[in-house]
Formats: sequence, structure tokens, C-alpha cells
Amino acid sequence: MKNTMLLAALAAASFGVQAQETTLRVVSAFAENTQYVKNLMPMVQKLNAEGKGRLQINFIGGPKAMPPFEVGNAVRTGVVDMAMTTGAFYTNIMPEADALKLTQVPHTELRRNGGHELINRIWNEKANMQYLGRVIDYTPFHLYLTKKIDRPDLTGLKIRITPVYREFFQTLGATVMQTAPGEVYTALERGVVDGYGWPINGIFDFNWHEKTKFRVDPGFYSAEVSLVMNLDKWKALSGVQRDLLTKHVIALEAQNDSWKKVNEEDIRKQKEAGIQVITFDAAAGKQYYDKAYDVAWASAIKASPQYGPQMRKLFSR
Ligand code: 173
Repeated sequence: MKNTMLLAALAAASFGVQAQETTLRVVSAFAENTQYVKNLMPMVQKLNAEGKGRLQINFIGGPKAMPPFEVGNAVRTGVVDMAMTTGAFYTNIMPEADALKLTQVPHTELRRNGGHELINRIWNEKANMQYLGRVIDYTPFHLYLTKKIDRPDLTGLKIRITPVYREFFQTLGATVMQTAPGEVYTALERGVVDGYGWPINGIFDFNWHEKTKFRVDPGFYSAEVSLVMNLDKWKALSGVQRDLLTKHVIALEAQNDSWKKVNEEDIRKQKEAGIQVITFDAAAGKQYYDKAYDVAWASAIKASPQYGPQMRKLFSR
């Protein structure tokens, strides 16, 4: 009798180990209604279907669940297991986070040239995070305005920023004000800002087109949104669980080409909404674009003499 119970207990314990299901609590720094989150959901469903009994993703929510600028720290400390966010939102953890905007090659290529490994070395060491993969690529940022400019000079203008645009817009003479995406509409409505930085896609998700009169071309940098995970949680996963997660992240990343189409569509919708495009002459346009990178790399290398140059080498074309 005693032996039977012991055997049963042992069997249950070993079965328990094999059949252990881990649920990852995931938050997004972007709102549930954005294209960014909508694009993530099919991957979550596919993973959950395949991962029954092994690995599940529990999507908790967006900025209503957690303010965007707190998401990075929540991943670092393990308050949540995983997040969809952007480096600009966790520069409070490490300055290197913001350098992901400076990639001129897609993340699929960074997986081949050592860039992905470099990112993970830094993210592991400085942020206690495993960088899983990039879910937005091929997407430039732009400056959007409510007032017209005829040369790349923002003197006298107040522009909403995140760390993405800070140095660049300041160099152009702007007064800057950092806000989360959720505060931009009100800031525009009240005239607190004369413009904002944002990717080429997504302004309709927030109804900013109602308050936007101009977009400045060319775009610059590469909007980065990624999946990051608490490093301890990552290490606690089994090989099978990691492989499953990695497989689904890489599959999603492989679809990043689809953003090109989204971007074309948004350009068309912006035109339809009456948003006028401001362009400079070719020389001034090139100067504007080059300045964006020069200023940002100078700042990144100053903030991270150790990793800045290595990132520049692997991220640049
Ligand atoms: O403008 C922002 O809020 C920002 O930094 C960002 C970064 C990546 C995607 C979208 C917005």
C-alpha cells in the first residue's frame, strides 16, 4: 500500500514535469486598437494552439494596463514576463535601447550578421532581458506639423517627442516635449504642441489626422517595435518551450515586409485626409536625413562608448 502510493506520487511528479505548462504574461506599450497589436494577435493565437500543455501567452493589455514608459522596467524586474515595446520607451534602463531605431538593415539580416547576438549580449547584460525579435521594420519616422515650414528649421516650434526624436529635433531648433502616444491628441487639440514625431503608419489609429496639416519628407530612421522577455523567465523555459516561442517570433518577423504595404496605404490615406507633404530641395532633404543619423549616432556613442560603435558597424548599410 505504502509502495503503491509512493509510486503513484512519483509518477504524478514526473508527469507534472513533462506536462508543465508555462503561461507568459505579456503587455504592450501600444494600445490594443493599434495595427501593431492587431498584427501580434494571430501569432499569439497560433502559439497558444500549438503550445497547449507546454506554453501559453496571456495578453494582458496595452497602456491601460501599464503606462508605456514603465513597460521596460516591468520586463526587467519580472513584473511581467514579456512585452511588445520599443527601445525609446526604456532608455531609463540603458541608453542602448534607443539605438534600435538606427538600423538600416532589416532584423532578418541582423540575425545573419551578428547584430542579433550583439543586441542580446547588451540586453542580457544591461536590461536583464532576452531580445526575442522585431515585429516592425521597413518603416521610417516622420515629423508631422500643424504649421508650415519651408526649410528644415524648427525654431519657435514646440514638438512632441520621445527619445527617438529628441536630439534631432532639438538640433533643428525645436522646443521639445515628451509624451506617451496616448497624450498626443489632446496636446494637438489644445495647441500645446505644433507637431509630433511618429512613424509613417499609425496616425489614424489615434485620430491624429484630424489635427495634422503637414508631413515632412523624407522620413528618417526605422521604427522599431520588438518583443522582449524577462531574462530569468527565458532561462527558466525548457528547450522545447524556447524553440516554440522562437519559431513563432521568427515567423512573425519574416512577415515584416507587409509593413511596406501598410505604409503605402497610410501615405494614401494621409493624402486623402488633406495632409500636405512638405519636401525640401534635394540638397536640403539629404542634409536633413544625414543630420538625423549623425546626431543620433553621436549621442548613442557618447552614451555607450562600449557598444555604440559596434552597433553602428552592424546596423548601418
Ligand atoms: O513616437 C513614439 O512614441 C515612438 O517613439 C515610437 C516608436 C516606435 C513605434 C512607434 C512610435
